[in-house]
Amino acid sequence: MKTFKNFIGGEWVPPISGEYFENRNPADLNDAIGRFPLSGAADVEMAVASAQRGFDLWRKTPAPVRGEVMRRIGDLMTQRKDDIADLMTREMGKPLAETRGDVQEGIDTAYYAASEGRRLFGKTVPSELRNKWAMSFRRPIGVCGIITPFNFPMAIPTWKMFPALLCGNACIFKPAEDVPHTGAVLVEIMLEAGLPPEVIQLVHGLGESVGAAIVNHPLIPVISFTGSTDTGRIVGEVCGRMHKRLSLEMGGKNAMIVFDDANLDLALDGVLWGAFGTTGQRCTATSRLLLQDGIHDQFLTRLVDRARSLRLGDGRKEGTDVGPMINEAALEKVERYIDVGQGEGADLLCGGRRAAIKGLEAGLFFEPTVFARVRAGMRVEQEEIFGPVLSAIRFRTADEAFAINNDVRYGLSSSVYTRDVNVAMRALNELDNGITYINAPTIGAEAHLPFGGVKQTGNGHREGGWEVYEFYSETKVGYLDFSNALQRAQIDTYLGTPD
Ligand code: UN1
Repeated sequence: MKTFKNFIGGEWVPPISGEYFENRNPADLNDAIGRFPLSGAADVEMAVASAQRGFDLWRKTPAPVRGEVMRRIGDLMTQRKDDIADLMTREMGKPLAETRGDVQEGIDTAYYAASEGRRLFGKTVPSELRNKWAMSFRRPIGVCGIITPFNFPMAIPTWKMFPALLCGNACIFKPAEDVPHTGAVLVEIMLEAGLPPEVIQLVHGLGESVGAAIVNHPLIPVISFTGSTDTGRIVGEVCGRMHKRLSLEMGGKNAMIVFDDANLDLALDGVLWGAFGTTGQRCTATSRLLLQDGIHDQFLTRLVDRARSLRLGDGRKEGTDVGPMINEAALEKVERYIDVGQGEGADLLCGGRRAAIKGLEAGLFFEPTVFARVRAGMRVEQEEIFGPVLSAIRFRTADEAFAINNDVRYGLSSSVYTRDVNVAMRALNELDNGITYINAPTIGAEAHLPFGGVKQTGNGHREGGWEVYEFYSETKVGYLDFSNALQRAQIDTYLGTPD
């Protein structure tokens, strides 16, 4: 089995502990991918010292030059897209079409960052005083701690690191322990593209050791974390206490609302993709399906039919619709929620158990599951399950549907299927989510738009698009007074001051 290393101090090095963890293919646990470093606080300490040197060099590199490196990263990812997708599917399971999309999201993010190198706009505004200019511009902040989940092993690290780097920061990257191979390949590409070595540090390991060491380190002023709301709360407490800049991207309980007048074929395709794509392991997954009275029964019948015919299996095999769950703990969590739902009186229409796939007996498969007769307030309606479990709820009016959508602690995305433009516009206005899709499922965010949610999904920041560049830079304001006189703001500015 191949042994992988950390990238710290400009070289590939073993962990100080000398200990490793194994990474296995969730579609077939007999398939071992490699041993990865079980690092700790001492490795992070070395990474910080090196990243500070990297930061010193990189922040003085002109932004358009930094952008050139991003462009080359995008080019390399484009050339190797299929190979990268293959290794991603091997380590986290989702079908190749999805991992190719994941790589593409990284490529899009790279090219967006490349172009931002020639933008990074500041503002020049009139001063209230004569012969004085006022302007704002952006400065990098320092070493950024990047902690990422398993479900988008390429897209999410790039969403965070490319803008951070374009702004002139250095990064310490801890990929989820379920997807360390993708993390290693991404760092290799960044180095090959010409990123100065000490600007990026890769430290493998567990959240409670490496992640905690990064979050608690006083010389890492910026933390970006995507993961569970529970872990995010701990990260937030530490960062609040230490006055760190923090971007949190956490849970979701996203609803699709289908009205009687909707194109039902379209809504059916949408919900299957939204609920069971990535085996439901997306923070944007459709986990609640709100169906209006008039179409409720017929839509559910068709949905169950289609859900049962989804092909589970190895994501690297042609024709697979749904891959495995990421690990045993994730599977067990889903199983617990099946019991919870049944205990609450929901109707299990299909799925609800592990799936045995011929030839993949050692795979972590779970059948696409639909619960019906779910009522607002039930735990399966309120809590993030992060698996292929969809809860269907009946509603009568738009007001009722919007209230159900909003009555959860999360607020990432929502989706509305209707042909009524007034209802669609009302949904955009009234649904408490960071993203609302009209006639499209709850997933499908594009790299050049802000991504994030309200309430306990996040803490007000956005990834992607133009807004993330504000997170990774500090605004600096310059006042230039060329009047040759002491001009006092707010005092010498009244109208009619003689020259
Ligand atoms: C996530 O679910 O963690 O919109 C990120 C989407 C993807 C990104 C999802 N482009 O579903």
